[in-house]
Amino acid sequence: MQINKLTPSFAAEIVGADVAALTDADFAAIMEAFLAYQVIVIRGQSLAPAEQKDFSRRFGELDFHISSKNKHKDHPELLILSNKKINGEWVGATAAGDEWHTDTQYTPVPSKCTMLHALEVPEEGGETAFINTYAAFEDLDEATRDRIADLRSINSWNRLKNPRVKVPEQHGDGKSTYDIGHPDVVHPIVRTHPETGRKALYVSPRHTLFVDGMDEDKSEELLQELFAAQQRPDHIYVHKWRLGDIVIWDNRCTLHKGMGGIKPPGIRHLHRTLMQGSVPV
Ligand SMILES: O=C(O)CCC(=O)C(=O)O
Repeated sequence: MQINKLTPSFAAEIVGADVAALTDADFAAIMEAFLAYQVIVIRGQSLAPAEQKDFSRRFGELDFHISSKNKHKDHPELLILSNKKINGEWVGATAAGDEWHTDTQYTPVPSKCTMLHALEVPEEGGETAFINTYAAFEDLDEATRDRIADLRSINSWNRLKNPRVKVPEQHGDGKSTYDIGHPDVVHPIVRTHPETGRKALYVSPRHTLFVDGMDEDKSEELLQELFAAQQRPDHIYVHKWRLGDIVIWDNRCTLHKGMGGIKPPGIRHLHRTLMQGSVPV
């Protein structure tokens, strides 16, 4: 197994692994890379849904996706991300993560990590981009770090409450998918990673609505400043999918988004699992 860094600050690819037949020592090396690099890309795998679930469980118990839509019919813990249509029906979520976000930030106990496995990939487009939110925090000036140290934010599943984002076309007016009464949650803006002890900037344009207790305009001004700090080009890795890739990212210290732009007739078909995390502190 070989580990190659993909950017100077984070993300690494692992080649020469067979995740369906890993020794404990191999898994320990993968786990170490996951904690060190935040996003890991394991090349050349071909996992059936049950095998993906088994591998996912080595990282933690599986989480279910909030929406009842786009789940694998025999394996509801697997979400399907796909631009494929069969008999005129979408077979998966077409634009699930089209805005910068970290997964399940809208729940009291957000997911630890997410795994995507590429079963079909387009020639052009469909990349997934990642932000290193440790670096985003560490690169803030000291005054800003002090200012946000004890602030908290309100985070929501409901796109209809967030003027920064649109409802994907697949979900019509969005009411049945997003306006489902899921309660908003409060989380610290600076989060300490429970395993590495490092601090990360834990806000996202998709889920973070407001800074708790702050006037609306001031809140948006501060959030825009923090989003810009996150989106600095040197904090970003853009993943071009290859067939058989497994990408696992740490939701506690990264943001991500799907870049879209798949050039027809390209098909992108991915299986997604989520692993349970802990209450952000
Ligand atoms: O489709 C993508 O590239 C991103 C998917 C995503 O945001 C997610 O799985 O949480």
